[in-house]
Amino acid sequence: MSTDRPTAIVTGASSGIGEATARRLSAEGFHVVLGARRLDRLEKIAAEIDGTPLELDVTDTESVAAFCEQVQDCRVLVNNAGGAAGLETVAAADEDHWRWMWETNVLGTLRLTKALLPKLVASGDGHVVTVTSIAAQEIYDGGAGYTAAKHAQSALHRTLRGEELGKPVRFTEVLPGMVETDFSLVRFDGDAERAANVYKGLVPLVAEDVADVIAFAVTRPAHVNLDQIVMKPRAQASATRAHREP
Ligand code: 8X3
Repeated sequence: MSTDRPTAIVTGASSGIGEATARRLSAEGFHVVLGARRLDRLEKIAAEIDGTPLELDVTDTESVAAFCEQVQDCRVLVNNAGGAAGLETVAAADEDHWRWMWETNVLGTLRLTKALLPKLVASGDGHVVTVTSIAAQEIYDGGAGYTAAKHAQSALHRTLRGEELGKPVRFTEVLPGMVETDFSLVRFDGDAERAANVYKGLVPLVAEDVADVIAFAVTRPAHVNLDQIVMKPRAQASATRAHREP
């Protein structure tokens, strides 16, 4: 996997924001290493962008170790893998949903970042981009499992900004609101009608909008750190307030 291009690693790269980011960073001149569980999808995308597909389950310590061993260098890490499961109230909380959200969003980000920090620093201009959510700043009914995980993921990411201060590594948190990907389909366990209702009557962000912002952040000069970028559709004011056309 030796190449002259700087390496960008994108987790959750088989679809949605991860796929769009992989494509965009490749267009910006990066050699992109795409990680996700669905290797067949990764292989197809990687072939199109001259990237490297590697199987990765961020919830599995051994999978993360095997993934990171195959990566020789790393200039950019995009912690994108994650997601929501369910929309139950706390009174009706599903512990398996909570565990999955904690494992993917929080511990997944921890595992990848911890393993790759030495390589990021060694690159001389490392950059960790973590895709959290407006759910890292807000709470809403039924969302506690997800908002708690996203708050924790954000806290982990922002802590690194101080702990690594003085080293050549930047930290950018991107906090999207509504982005139409398979996020809601996964959250509602494949219920397409329920997922479609989330974006009904408004123009949501698309994965490419988020990829655009990530590309902007990582292509600034090395002394410029964009700490937090909150982005929402124009029609969305908060996690609980959106304007919908009938
Ligand atoms: C997705 C945004 O509002 O559904 O991360 O939590 S929200």
